[in-house]
Amino acid sequence: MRPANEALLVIDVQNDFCPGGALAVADGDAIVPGINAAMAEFATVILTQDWHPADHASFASQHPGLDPFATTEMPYGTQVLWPDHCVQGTDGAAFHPDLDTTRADLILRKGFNRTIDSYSAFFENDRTTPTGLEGYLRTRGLDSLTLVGLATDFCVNYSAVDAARLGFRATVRQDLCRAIDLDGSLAAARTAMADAGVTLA
Ligand code: VGL
Ligand code: ZN
Repeated sequence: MRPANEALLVIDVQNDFCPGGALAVADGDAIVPGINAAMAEFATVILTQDWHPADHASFASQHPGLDPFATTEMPYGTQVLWPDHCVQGTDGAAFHPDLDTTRADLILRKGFNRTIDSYSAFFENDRTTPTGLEGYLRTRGLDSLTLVGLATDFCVNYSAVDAARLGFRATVRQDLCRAIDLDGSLAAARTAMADAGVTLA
């Protein structure tokens, strides 16, 4: 067991990001057994769950004339438009059935504000609206995070970069992540994480 200041942060291991899902990440389900095994090393396990209203502004369906994976300008910056995914209460938003959720101390939902997407577990995509995770970690004395999950280049990347910026020690287990890889986004994410001081393991 690792020291008590360390937590495992499992990002968005949900049906819609796995093969057959609405925003499937290639091989997204292949990491589930390894994540379950990693949980045994950590006294604290935290899961995040992408959790959007059906009319979420990040959905291409809300932007007539624009297709999934196009980008548009939002008040907070450029936003990729996604297929409808992880709609609150749907099977697609549920955790992968093989993910062991029993060890989770906290399940943090994000992306529930209709007008702002939230890739990061710490801040929404305006980079300022907090999710509350920082306070949760600090008040519990958790200052070192190991991140795993989906997708490497979006939610894992944004969460890891924010963690490092906030002063947490952040390590990404790349073997326990899978990427969407849109137009070189995986390479860009690796650079962003390394530049922020994230350890890529
Ligand atoms: C994610 C795109 C949209 C992710 C979530 O979990 O990486 N990506 N919503
Ligand atoms: Zn989403």
